[in-house]
Amino acid sequence: MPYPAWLPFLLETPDLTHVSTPLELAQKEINLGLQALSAGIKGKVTCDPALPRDAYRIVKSEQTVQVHGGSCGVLYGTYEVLMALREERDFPEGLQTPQYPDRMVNCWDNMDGSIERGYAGKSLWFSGGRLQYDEQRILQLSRLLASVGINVICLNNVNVHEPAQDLIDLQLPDLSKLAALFRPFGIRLMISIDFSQPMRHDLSTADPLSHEVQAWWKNRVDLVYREIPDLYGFLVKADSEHRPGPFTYGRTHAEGANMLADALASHGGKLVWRCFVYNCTQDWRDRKTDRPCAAYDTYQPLDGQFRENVILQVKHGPFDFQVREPISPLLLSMQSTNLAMELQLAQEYTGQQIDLYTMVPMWKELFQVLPKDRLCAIAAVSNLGASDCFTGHPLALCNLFGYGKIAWNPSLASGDVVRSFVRLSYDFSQEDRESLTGCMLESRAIYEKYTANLGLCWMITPNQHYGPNPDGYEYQSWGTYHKADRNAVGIDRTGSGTGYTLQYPEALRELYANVASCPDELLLFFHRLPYTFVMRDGRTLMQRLYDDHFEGLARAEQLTKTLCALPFPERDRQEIQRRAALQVSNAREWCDIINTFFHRFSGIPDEMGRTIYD
Ligand code: GCV
Repeated sequence: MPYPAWLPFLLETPDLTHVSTPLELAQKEINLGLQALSAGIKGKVTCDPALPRDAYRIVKSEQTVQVHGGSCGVLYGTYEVLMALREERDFPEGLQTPQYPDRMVNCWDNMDGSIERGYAGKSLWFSGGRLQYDEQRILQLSRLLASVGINVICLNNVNVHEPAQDLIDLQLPDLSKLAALFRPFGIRLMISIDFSQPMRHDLSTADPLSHEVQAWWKNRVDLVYREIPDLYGFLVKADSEHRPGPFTYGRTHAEGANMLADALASHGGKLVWRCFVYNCTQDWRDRKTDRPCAAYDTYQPLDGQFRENVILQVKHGPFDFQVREPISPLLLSMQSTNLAMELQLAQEYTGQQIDLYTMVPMWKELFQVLPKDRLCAIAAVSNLGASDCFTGHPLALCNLFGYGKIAWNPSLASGDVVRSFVRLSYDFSQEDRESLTGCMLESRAIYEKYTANLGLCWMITPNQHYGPNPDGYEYQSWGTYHKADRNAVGIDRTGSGTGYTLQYPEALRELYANVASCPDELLLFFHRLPYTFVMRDGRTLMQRLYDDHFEGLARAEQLTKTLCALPFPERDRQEIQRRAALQVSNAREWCDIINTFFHRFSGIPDEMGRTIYD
């Protein structure tokens, strides 16, 4: 039984025999969809080669709805027609074009079928060391991705372990077959590669300035493009968390990335280079090194040195997808380099698709400070897997849906995106729809309150990254410290501290560096403050830590009650209820452990006299 996700009216996967282009697919989809919706109108799709690739225009007359679009726009316009009809809203007027031309999903799938930071079951396409998949599932997934405009999928983990290194050596014909399945949906494949790959082929070095290495990559790329002429390109994690990279040879990351970009250039391929570079073997006693400074320090001096087909992919915050981080200053400072912002749909630090956590409101905060034309692409670490609904928690699908919507148009309001998801996915009364939308919209704020609030990060269980462990990362080598002691907590990251705020443009630098203007949610990210510090609302820091945790737990309990009372279809109900119960016990552990942790240090009682376990 196919899982319909937010396209329940398109239960059937269209017969794709002889379908090889988005136009042919769009023509099938519009007829199928209008029929399924009993819309009583005819559909017509025409491709206008003069239009930009992804653009479309919808024109409605009495009896017909017409989609005119570019080569992929025809498909995006078609899904928009169907979703608008289903949502009973108007069609968008005028020419529709996406904000970002490349809207990518990065899958961290390993070839043994496991998924790094995957919370939705096994890989949908790897098993037992090779490509192996159910075609119907791939088609369902492609349809979901295309319906929200996602157009690039990176298949394998950025940590390229054996045997994934064989993907572009031994598995090309199989990759080519998979590429053909995604192609009519306008989705192009990308592959993560290992920087030291030539050394598995009898070369003694992977130095990017070696002619032999350059020739090896050129030859390899030519072979790959012979099989998959529309491959999007390569994704690279280099000199990061023990992965090989140009630093081994005393080369810069511009030299490393450009060498690969040159090999890809004649095929129109892109080289996506991740900027997740920091010292992961830091001594916790070292108070000078501050991990959030690392990406800017490494890449900002290289601005303008990258080839045209290189895209630097930067995580949205300076750490690693914590519940709250300020925007990465690198994203604001590179003026002459192509940039992609990396989001994470996989809920690694945000509840692992057990706790409800809807991300759209969090992303909207980033777009408020990011200049509109700053990015040429956007990427998100996938939350997909082979679970029935693709994301383990059926409501985690909203993060995939919302990502596509926001990647197309970052100006959309969070409420509108989530409301659309709910409306499309469930046949609820208006009251129930609003109640579910409300739960989803407040889920991030609730999670933040019962876990690490006020900009505290890394209080999570090491490695596993679920559940509380406030000192778990405190004496480790990952550069992830809060430095709580009996008087104070947090790190001074201003000019008189680690200097991290100096990486921001002036307005943000001032905002964050000044305790009086720094938003409460980021206070302990930027400042070290005593527990007796009086916050804007008159409460002490210690009291706010207690209050937020109690409030977070109470709201999580209420949220799960509301969720469990909603009339979800049987296919989703059990999973949602099971996860809701786990969320409440997780919230209780967080609340009690964090409150106890700070109480033991500070000795300050809760003004409200609530139970704090000692
Ligand atoms: C793919 C974090 C995660 C790792 C991940 C890494 C990255 O460190 O815990 O699992 O590795 O980020 O983004 O490369």
